[in-house]
Amino acid sequence: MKRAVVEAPANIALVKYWGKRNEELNLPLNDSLSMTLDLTVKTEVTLSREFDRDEVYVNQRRLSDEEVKEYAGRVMRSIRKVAGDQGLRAVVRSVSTFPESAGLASSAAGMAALVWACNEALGLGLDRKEISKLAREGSGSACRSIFGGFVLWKKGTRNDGSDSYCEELFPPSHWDLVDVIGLVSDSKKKISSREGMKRVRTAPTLDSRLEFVNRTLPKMIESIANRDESSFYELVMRHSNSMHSVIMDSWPPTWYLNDISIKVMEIIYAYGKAAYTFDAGPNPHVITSSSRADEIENLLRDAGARRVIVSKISQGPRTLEV
Ligand code: 2P0
Repeated sequence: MKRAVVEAPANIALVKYWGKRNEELNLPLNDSLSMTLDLTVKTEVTLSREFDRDEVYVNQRRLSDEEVKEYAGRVMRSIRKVAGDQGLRAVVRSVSTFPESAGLASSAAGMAALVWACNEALGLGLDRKEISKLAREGSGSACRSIFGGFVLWKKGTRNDGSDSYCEELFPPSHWDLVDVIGLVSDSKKKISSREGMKRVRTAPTLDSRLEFVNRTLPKMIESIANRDESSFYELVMRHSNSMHSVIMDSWPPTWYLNDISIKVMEIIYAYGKAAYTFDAGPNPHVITSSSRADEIENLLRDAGARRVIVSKISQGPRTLEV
């Protein structure tokens, strides 16, 4: 019996992943860039040839066999292949410190933790680059949670995914930014990212978004390198708008923002020294310098947020027990 307990972080995309060139391997249409957060998932993995099936508990709830297959099937297949042991089965217990599936990338943290824990428990000795490829197969955005600070996920061009992985561009200490997250809804997202990313293929404006991402990603990296607040905030907001535009342009009709989200967009743009960004949900993430976190928290509460979470930029996964 092999066991490991690890903690892995969520991340917030500043340049968004939305659309796949390969659905099996989660190969994206474009490069993306994120900040690693200090919102974590703690996961215990036990592996043995004695277990008769993979079992997964998320926040004490046991997933059905269908859900296990959907959530962990692909990753466990890859782990068994790397470990050279087709008989291995896993019991996975995962606890998150923030609401599930409300656009807070809890699936990314969970998947990053699962892969990191398997690597540790089985002593596979994979480096972060290889771990990020395995995490990507489980859930695209999870590959960015394998690194800390500012992380680039290179889309790659090969069909087998061997060049689609992440790297750390700048460490957490590079810039004293925070993500001030307003919880405006705890409800499960209505359209999964997987489904939304299929639908985006129907958006007539998708090509112009991809051109925008390719043209502005180097500027985003430069603005981070120079800690250039005004250029950085503008680019972060425009990248959020760009993703939500192609989402609105998808068919059947798809959207994730609500009226509070739209109000926050106005308020934060007017505030000036911060940027809003939204994932596949209505909760605003406001990126700003740590000295302005309290002011932003008040603005979000005034706009209707029921709870506010402030996250610093954090490190990648940590091993707690092997
Ligand atoms: C991102 N999102 O870049 C984008 C922005 C949400 C909005 O990646 O199908 O759970 O497992 O690869 O990674 C959420 O989608 O999708 C996501 P799959 P994933 O963070």
